[in-house]
Amino acid sequence: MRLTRCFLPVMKDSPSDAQIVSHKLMLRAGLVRQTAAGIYAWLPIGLRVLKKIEQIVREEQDKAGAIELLMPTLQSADLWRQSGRYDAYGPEMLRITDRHDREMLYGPTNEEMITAIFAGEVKSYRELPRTLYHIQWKFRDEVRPRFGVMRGREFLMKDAYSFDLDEAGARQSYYTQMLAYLRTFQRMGIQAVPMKAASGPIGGELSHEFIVLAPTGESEVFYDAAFDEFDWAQSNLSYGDPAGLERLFEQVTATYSATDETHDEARWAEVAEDRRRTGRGIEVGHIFNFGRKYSETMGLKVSGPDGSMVTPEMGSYGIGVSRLVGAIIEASHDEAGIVWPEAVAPWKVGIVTMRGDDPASIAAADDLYARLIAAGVETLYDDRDERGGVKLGSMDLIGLPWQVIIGPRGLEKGVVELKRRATGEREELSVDAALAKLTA
Ligand code: P5A
Repeated sequence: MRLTRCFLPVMKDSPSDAQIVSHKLMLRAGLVRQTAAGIYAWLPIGLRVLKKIEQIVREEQDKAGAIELLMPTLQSADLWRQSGRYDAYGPEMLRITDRHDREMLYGPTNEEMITAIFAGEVKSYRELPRTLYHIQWKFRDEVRPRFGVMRGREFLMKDAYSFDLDEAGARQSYYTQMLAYLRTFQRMGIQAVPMKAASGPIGGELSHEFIVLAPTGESEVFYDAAFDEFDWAQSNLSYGDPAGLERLFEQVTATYSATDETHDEARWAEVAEDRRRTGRGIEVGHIFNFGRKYSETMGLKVSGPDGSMVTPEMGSYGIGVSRLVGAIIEASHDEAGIVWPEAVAPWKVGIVTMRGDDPASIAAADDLYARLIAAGVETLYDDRDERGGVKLGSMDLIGLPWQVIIGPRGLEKGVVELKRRATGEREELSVDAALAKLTA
């Protein structure tokens, strides 16, 4: 993408209406713009990141055997009356009336809808277990929307729902999603620690939150350093191995981690002092096992192996896809701007010409840009006629993993400069060598 053809409104000064660093940086780097309280438009660069995150979530859900569908944002109030949550949900639910005076709502979550859809189609235990998910916008009329996309009113969520014949099966589905979450966040280049949680309005006994550490997080967290060392991606654990999944769950629950809500001083004291980690955290995911709460109230029944009717066991599993954009920035930035982990970066490489009026620099940059694009490397080319310093500042702010800086002095020696955003390391090398490194 050539910057002169993109829509990338970069702001020099910090906006006064943003309190936390990720919100400031998302506004300054042109990721989002607020259109109403807690509601945001995603500008091109923000949308690229959102889509990357969404795609990682999707791929990891697919690997874990979950199946994607898409349910609507608008729901009928009657669905929610069946579960009893229409009145219970309170003022957080945005209620709408259509032209025929039918009561509708903008979905804050989809337990009722998926259960109704499933109940309409699935009649036999042979069609279980199943985990279905979608990635769809939600609306919660939060009292105090704040911190930008971190606590919006409209936000993008991945929500999955599992249906099992019995409790043992439901626990397996829960463990499967737990592992999928650990792998999902690790792939995004962030550390998200699972913590035992209260289940709130979703219901159920068994529930975990996944917390990313950041100083601006809403809850205080305590955990064993072992969580910093686990490698979930490499573990030879497979989703088809029930005993292995159970061991994973036991390992996770035996390793101390808690938010201020569930913190237990006695168990904390058992963690070796040099292994105790504390801080603040942002909830990026939350999983629930709530048994038959919705299947019972919504009339979901299947015929069991012995012919009797069985009410399936369910769970639901959420990831805050749009919140993750803010959470990743909270966890990965410096004074100059965002430092994107490569897996979610809007582009991998940024090209900057130090002198936008130097024909040799422009020719070299055009050539490198064309070759990177031909090699399939996502590249943003700052071809504006601006001072080099301004362009370098924008590039640092936007936070692409690699920068190629091209100037007349280097070109005389036959070199360009390659800078790694995360470390600030720079090296001079030929255009061919830079290209080889970026396409490796
Ligand atoms: C699980 C999936 C649920 O709604 N039902 C379907 C369950 N869980 S949850 O914890 O309430 O939400 C799941 C994740 O969504 C993100 N989230 C938000 N993101 C931005 N702004 C908000 N106002 C907001 N509320 C929830 C969180 O990441 C949460 O873990």
